[in-house]
Amino acid sequence: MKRLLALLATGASTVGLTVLAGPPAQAATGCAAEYTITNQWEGGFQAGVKITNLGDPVSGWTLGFTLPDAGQKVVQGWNATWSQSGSRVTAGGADWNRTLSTGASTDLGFVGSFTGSNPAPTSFTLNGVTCTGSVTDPPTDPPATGTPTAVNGQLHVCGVHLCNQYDRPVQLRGMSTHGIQWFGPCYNDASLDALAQDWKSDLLRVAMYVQEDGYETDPAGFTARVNSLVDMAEARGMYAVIDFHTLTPGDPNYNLDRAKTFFSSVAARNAHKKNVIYEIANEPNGVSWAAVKSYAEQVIPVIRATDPDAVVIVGTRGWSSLGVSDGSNESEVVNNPVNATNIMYAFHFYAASHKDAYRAAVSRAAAQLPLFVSEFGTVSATGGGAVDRASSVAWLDLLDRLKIGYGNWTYSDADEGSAAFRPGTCGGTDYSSSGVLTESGALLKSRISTADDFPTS
Ligand code: IDC
Repeated sequence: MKRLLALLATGASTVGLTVLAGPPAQAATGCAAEYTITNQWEGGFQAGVKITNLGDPVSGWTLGFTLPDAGQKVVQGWNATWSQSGSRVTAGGADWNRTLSTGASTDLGFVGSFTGSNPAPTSFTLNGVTCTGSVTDPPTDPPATGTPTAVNGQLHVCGVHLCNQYDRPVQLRGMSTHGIQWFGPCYNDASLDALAQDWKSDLLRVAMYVQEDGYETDPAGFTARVNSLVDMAEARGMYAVIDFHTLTPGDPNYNLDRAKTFFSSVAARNAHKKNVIYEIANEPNGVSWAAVKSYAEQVIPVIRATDPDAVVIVGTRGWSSLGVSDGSNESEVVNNPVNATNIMYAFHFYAASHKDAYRAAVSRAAAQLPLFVSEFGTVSATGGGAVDRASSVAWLDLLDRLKIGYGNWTYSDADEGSAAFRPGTCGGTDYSSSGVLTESGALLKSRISTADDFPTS
């Protein structure tokens, strides 16, 4: 890992600052820019830029830097609006990170391409003020040994199972966020540390609603938030399921264009990570399997174009019940599967609502289809009501026996029985003790935190 640290703090210049607190004539300016190549491959790379405002507060900024080699290009960036003119790159702050108080930092990044060499950028500026400094090579971050992603590496589908880098079946056990448009504060460094270390969760499912004040209202902002949660999961050795959380309307084709835009962006940006699984439609409902299949066959190629080896989860009819909630069953999928490889089919259940008939369908289907329980609740299908402990335990035992991975709804403090935390507790620092866990949270933590038995040969 190469890192370039550029620092400048001065007390006089006002050049180029768009908005300053305090008297403009005397405003202090200064910036640090820390550049990190996080990944590099034949002809391409991914880089992060951390900018720190060392001057007076700004409520708008533009970062500039120069790519020294003529072949270096920014392909796609995030957390800012990126452009390139010749060798000069600029990135303008997004709505949600454009304000930087004194000492505040923000992280940006981009995927780039290069033809010759790939030297670090030079001439960093923030609002036109140069950030100059020394080039340093700090120690490489230690690999997170023993974590789910370190042990299992890039996943793939083998037969009806999810398999790890040793081509052996694995069961991933973890938690789903609630809608990130509502429960953003629940997903922070402390809560994700707890999820990885105390809960020993293998995955974080990132539920990005499309409607209900979700993605459709701010595509760039939600894409950036998803990417940032992918990074936070990656840093802790967890897999991240990127859930395009369609719910109402139930026909995923309503969101086909949005799905293509979203997945082409997140797939390009995350292609070189090993921890990403794509879930292309949460719960199709009121729609035929043929329509869902048609949607999947248009969205999957968009992902494969830039991220050819990632596992994709396809939602199924009847709120991802393999059609059972619509009076059908798994045979409609078995007889007419999605024309793609390396895919799994979603099965969702809510333990107080969905019992023996649904378990029977999963038991049958598991012999023929790769299944992933990307969402389930211990309560009723409303997301509320009491925990049905007997049914939840029967389900979890079945999934363990069949080695089917799962994500529980929800790692949040929503005021409903399915939430793992008591209302209002996400604002604290405790995400693990009985003081904050609900009955559902305590049950799931006890199930998820038992030792994994990931094969290593
Ligand atoms: C529920 C939430 C609830 C929210 C509602 C509508 O728990 O707070 O008001 O969505 O957005 C699903 C869906 C999931 C539902 C959940 C519980 O995937 O979005 O969350 N559920 O109803 N399928 C079956 C149940």
